Amino acid sequence: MARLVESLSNFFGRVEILARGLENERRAAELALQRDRPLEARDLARTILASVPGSPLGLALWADAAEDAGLDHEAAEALAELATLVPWRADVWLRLGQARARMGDMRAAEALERAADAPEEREAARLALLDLCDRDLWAGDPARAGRWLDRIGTPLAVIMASGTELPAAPGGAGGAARLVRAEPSSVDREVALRRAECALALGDVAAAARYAPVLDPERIDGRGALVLARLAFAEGQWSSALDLGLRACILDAPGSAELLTALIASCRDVVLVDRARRVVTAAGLLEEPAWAAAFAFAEGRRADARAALSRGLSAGHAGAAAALLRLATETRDLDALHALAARDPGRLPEDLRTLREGAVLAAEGRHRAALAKLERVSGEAAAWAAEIASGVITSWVPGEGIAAWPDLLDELGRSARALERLDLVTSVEAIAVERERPLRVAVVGEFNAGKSTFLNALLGEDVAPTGVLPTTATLHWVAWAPDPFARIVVRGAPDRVVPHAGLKSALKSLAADGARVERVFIYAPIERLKRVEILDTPGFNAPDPDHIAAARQAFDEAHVAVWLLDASGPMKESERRVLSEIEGLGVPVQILVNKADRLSPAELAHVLVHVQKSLEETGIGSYAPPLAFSARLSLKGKLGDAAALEASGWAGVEALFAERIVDRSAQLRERALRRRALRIARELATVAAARAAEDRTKIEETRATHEALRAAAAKLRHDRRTIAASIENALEPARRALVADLRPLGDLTDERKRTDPGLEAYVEERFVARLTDPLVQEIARHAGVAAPPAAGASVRAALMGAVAALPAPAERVDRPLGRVLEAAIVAFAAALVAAAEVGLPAAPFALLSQRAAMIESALAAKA
Ligand SMILES: Nc1nc2c(ncn2[C@@H]2O[C@H](COP(=O)(O)OP(=O)(O)OP(=O)(O)O)[C@@H](O)[C@H]2O)c(=O)[nH]1
Ligand SMILES: [Mg+2]
Repeated sequence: MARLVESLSNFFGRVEILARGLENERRAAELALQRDRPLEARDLARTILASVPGSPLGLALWADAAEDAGLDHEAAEALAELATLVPWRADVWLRLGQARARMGDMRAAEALERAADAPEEREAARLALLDLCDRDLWAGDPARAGRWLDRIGTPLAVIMASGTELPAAPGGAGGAARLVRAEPSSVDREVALRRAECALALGDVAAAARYAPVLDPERIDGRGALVLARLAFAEGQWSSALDLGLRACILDAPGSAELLTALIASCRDVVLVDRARRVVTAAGLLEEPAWAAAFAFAEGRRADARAALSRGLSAGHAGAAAALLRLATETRDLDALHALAARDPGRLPEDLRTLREGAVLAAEGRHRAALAKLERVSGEAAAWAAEIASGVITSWVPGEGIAAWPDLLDELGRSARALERLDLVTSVEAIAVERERPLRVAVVGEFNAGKSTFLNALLGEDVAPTGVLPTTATLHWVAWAPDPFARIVVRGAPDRVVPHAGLKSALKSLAADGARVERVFIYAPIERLKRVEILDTPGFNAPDPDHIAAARQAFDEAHVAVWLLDASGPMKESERRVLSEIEGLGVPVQILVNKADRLSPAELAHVLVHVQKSLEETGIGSYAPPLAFSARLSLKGKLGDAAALEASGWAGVEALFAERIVDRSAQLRERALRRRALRIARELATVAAARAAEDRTKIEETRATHEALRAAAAKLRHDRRTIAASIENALEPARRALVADLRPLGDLTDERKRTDPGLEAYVEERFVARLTDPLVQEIARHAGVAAPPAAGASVRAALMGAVAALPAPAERVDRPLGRVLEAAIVAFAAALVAAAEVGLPAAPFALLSQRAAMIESALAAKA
């Protein structure tokens, strides 16, 4: 830019200088400036100013000299004084703004704004606008930055490139066509560059791309190269992004190193990475942490990348924190997050800070506190938080051993309560109780298989009734008690308590009386019953459907089942069917072949082979290999017949019971508990997913409504003039009513009309009262939406404001209301926007559904 002294000296203040005999000093000072001796010029300028204080020429010389000498404070002082003398000069304000900007003076923007507003020197005003734009861009306010550019105007070449319709050029269509063919000017390029930067900063790649053609790659500087590199990166054009990025970097464009390291770190093209490495190596930058990390990362050496960045962070390298943060989030690298938190905690966004705290708690084993933290993480980090939460929950269900039941049940209970499923809350509580109870073995099979005889053998006592016809009608529950007795639960009558010996006759007489026995408890002081309880069940093929229902119920109650086959006809079709069905429930089933005494040893061996084969065919597994025995002989033996006991095969059954069931009761119980918990989790997950879907629909609907409101508001604003014109007619009845309201005022003198405050208030009140409602209705009709609740108040306020500014009362009604109506339309639009700002409905079930699914999959994997 030209020196100030040159542009001012022609017409300003020469006379005083001549008059004071300072012309020689002036000339010497200009010469010194030309010869690049600014300090000499500065001394001369101050000599002049000492004689002619406030001389514009002296100040201009001083400012030029101070600028050349790099004395920004002095330059600013001189320019500030000069600006007060020639406030219309854009160039003075511009230089003041720039000097202040170099000093970091907050008042730089103020001076630049004056330059942008000053009438002289369009060029200086334009430069000031560009500077103002840059300031906002650096401050991270791209929206405001773009507003400065609006004042420079849209470059024609950009309009051409974007295909936007051309504004009518002065001089008609021919003029426009001529202008379109013009080469983009340097102003066009400066503006386009910043437009692209604004768009990129706002995340609008498509808009940025529209300005790219104006940024001729042959002519761009580092900043332009960086913009094009960013654009190429955003569009996935790695190769050109890299070339442009390297060029920007070599030209020292601020931000280029950050872009390049990000680019390299995410680039999976070995050739490109190698090309970048050669350039970076040549520049001697390879050892710098950000670069070292980027290359390490590109090669999958994540730990090295992290280490390099941590080093950079400690050494205070700019960009290391940002790169570490990117590494942490993109690869879900907790260690990177920890490194960042240790050195630069301020860089962690709120969500990542919470996530890290949750992860730390999880690592410390404080699982529930961890989950509570993790569920607060929203936004982009939410998926990562969910992953950590899922890890915590998975750890609750180990492959071997006992699950973390208190945690699991707490979580399931919370979900069940949140979903208001009290039945499931009860089921969860039942699991907690279940954990403390003995193992339950159900003895199952078809009727007449010998189940009750087997139970009696186990008890060593002939307690339960047996017989060839379907005998056992309800569940018989055998449990420990210090004294032997039986309790018969009868529907609609008090329980009957009888000694063991009296059970058969008591059941017989109850049956004869037609009483409904619901359940029978047989208590015995047998030590083993403290750990394992036995359920005797009705036959699965009994003709009475109640019997079958009771038999099925046993599978809900039992941890393990023993299926008795009759050796004389084992694995009938009906048996296979039920066994397959049971297999699906997941309850382990032990197959025993009873009534072995009915067969010869050869026949028995044959039967066992048949059973084994049949099991394999149907895909049914026996918990331990099937065993043959005789329940009848076992009972006989237990009652004192040693030979019968010997022949019964009871010893094998006894050993199986002790080793495979009693000793493994913890594992068997665990399996059963997991199955039950899985059922609950599945149901919760289904219910929660359905509720979450409802939430989503609600949110989508609200979002669509908001969108429609915003669109309607934008349309109202845009078309406000034409809408106002058409409303004008529709308001005719209201206006007539208003005219009638104001008629009594007709005879009053103008003086009175002007000065009577009561009169003013009356007119305003009537104006607003008559117009508000019809206006709201009309605007809503034009907008095509229902008037939001706040619209009435907004329009009323706008009318109040507008009517106060109108001339004499009568004229408020006589003249077209155009402006007033426009104000009301804008107020209505604002009410629409406000209605669209109301927050979206909460989505509490999304998280719940996610959690339930995590528990479900953890349990399903190990059930
Ligand atoms: N030969 C022989 N008969 C047996 C054996 N075990 C049971 N029985 C007889 O088979 C018949 C049925 O026995 P239960 O114990 O009542 O059979 P269950 O499976 O309880 O029958 P329901 O209660 O009707 O389902 C009875 O007559 C028993 O005496 C055995 O090992 N050998
Ligand atoms: Mg029975």
